[in-house]
Amino acid sequence: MKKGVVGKRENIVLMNPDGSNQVGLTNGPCSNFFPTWSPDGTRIAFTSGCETIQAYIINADGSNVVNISISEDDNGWPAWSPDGEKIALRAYKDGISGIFVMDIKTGSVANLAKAGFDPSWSPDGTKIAFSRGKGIGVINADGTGLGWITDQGSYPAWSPDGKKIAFCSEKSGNWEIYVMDADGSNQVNLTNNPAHDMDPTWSPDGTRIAFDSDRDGNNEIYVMNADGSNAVNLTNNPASDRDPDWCCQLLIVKPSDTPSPLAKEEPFLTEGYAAIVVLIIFVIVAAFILFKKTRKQI
Ligand SMILES: [Ca+2]
Ligand SMILES: [Ca+2]
Repeated sequence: MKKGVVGKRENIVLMNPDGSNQVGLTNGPCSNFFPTWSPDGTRIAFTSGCETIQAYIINADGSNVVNISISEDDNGWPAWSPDGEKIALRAYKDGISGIFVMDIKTGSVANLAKAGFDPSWSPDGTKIAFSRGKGIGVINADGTGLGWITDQGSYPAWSPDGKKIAFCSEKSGNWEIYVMDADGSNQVNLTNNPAHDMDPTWSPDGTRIAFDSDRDGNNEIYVMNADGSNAVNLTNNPASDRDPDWCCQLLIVKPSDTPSPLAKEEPFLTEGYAAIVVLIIFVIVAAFILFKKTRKQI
């Protein structure tokens, strides 16, 4: 991750899984990207680039931004553990540019892998998949047992049942979304489209996958069935929309006429938003050129 991403303004947007009710979560002078939900849906971790690249946690209502960076620069791709207690991220620390795991409460940090980026936890919290070059590795959460499950993929996303991993690969000649068994076998191309199809994230029930693609002329967020059928454009706007992350366990169940404390306190969100408990979060940018540049720099 180079500083070339810094200075191009990106922001994190929340929306319903059908693309409605898009609301900006961040609106600062820096670029904010790589959003990831906490498992309980109360917070979002993300990366922000100004002079340096820092990692933050923000409440889902936009309040209480906390810097969780573990190195002076280059803190990227935060990923929440399923128990909500730890965050894995790529950072440069103690001479190592790799995957680290931070305990959120204590702040203790452990190096997990000496290279790699874009970690994804298995749903049981025992393993972490991550990208390294054009391959995907899996390592136990205690740092043991590193193995490589494919040498032609990146950006892994573990399915909610733990049996599958969705990922991106350029092995067909253009970027496609694939799914494979968690051991790397049975790889299936889900998109089969000449456009750039990237950044898969699973729906909480595992039946659908959201991703981004430029198949309609500029980058949009799409959702498809987990078998690749019925891809639907959710965003339909001229900006570059990318990096969706789909929340999460059902968090709030209350009568729709019950006032929400989130709606009362949050200046960015509407009353209608507070009743929505399953959301997609994604990054929206002003230019598709940035998307391509950022990819080259990873
Ligand atoms: Ca494609
Ligand atoms: Ca768009």
